Amino acid sequence: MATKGNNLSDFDKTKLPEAKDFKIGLVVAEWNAEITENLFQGAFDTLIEAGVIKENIVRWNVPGSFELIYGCKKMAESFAMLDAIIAIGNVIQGETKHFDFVCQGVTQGIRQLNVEGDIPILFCVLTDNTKQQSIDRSGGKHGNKGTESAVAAIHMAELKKNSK
Ligand code: DLZ
Repeated sequence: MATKGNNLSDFDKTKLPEAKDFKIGLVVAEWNAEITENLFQGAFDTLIEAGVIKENIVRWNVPGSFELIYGCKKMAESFAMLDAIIAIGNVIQGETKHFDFVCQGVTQGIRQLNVEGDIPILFCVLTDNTKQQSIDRSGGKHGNKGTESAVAAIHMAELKKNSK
């Protein structure tokens, strides 16, 4: 069953900038892969639906969300022509403080890359208390945050294009 936020038709297409010339990177964490693959698919399908050419989409995998920082940094250095990069991950609360450290680390790391770098990096990292919450937000009853991130990436790519 289609749920709100799972595809581009749920957003106002008339407000989306022309995306056919945009080059978009996706860095995907393999930890909690069943969630991050759905986030990736939501983002990828939305980019294609918005007009981004398949050959202009590059994907890299990293082991866990903490590695998204280095992955995004290296992707930005390797492909300076990219208009936006989407960092995709999923951190689920466990019994230790690891959750807090990974969440804090990846949030601050991606923030720093945005401050210092020239390519906007979108934060598509689900940080949930339970796996069900993550399922609900990666193509379930609360939509797909991958889709939302792709829409945001197109807006940021347009902003980058129109700025110095
Ligand atoms: C170690 C770890 C744990 C416990 N939980 C998650 C998680 O829920 N989501 C995630 O993306 N990664 C997790 N990791 C792995 C870390 O992100 C990282 O890969 C390792 O600490 C190695 O640097």
